[in-house]
Amino acid sequence: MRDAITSLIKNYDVAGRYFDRTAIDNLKSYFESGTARIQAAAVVNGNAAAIVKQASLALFDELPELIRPGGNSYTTRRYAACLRDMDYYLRYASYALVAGNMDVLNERVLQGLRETYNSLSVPIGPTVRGIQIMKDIVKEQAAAAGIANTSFIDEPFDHLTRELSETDI
Ligand SMILES: CCC1=C(C)/C(=C/C2=NC(=C\c3[nH]c(/C=C4\NC(=O)[C@H](C)[C@H]4CC)c(C)c3CCC(=O)O)/C(CCC(=O)O)=C2C)NC1=O
Repeated sequence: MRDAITSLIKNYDVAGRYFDRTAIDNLKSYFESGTARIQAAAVVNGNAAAIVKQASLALFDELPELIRPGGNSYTTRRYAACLRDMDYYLRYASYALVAGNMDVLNERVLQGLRETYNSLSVPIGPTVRGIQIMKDIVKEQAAAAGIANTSFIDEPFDHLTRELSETDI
């Protein structure tokens, strides 16, 4: 599992090169955004249960067929599994925010996920929608907590969305 710094070091080490201007600029921007990243993680972990609940209610409001007979989140067991999955996405997104790198998502969340979802008929489109709703809620709460520029919060949620949506070749 890598973060912004270890991945940069790895790239330069492989090439046997000292950090150049680009590397230094990358490091600077990572450290400059550090406080905001930690604040955003604090917003998430202080409100995780409420964020998942609010996002799932919004999702089922938009797509009520998910919780009707025949829907993938129908029955308490599957409803709970859906909320648990949303909680996974939120928790791992908070790790990726702090790491400044998406490697943790690839390694711990995305590997084999689409295959699992396909085999259980878990619909990808609505899952992606749930992830995007959580992104919007986290950004709102981060802004309310005083984080001036919340655009960096998009990255892990958009990464999950992009990788989940990608079709097989
Ligand atoms: C930390 C990494 C990790 C992830 C991401 C993960 C996901 C994951 N979600 C699963 C199931 C599931 N996932 C969902 C999710 C949904 N259904 C919907 O209609 C909604 C669109 C959506 C919620 C937003 C549901 C309902 C199931 C149960 C499906 C079934 O058993 O029929 C399963 C199958 C095994 C199980 O039920 O536990 C896995 C492995 N597990 C992991 O260890």
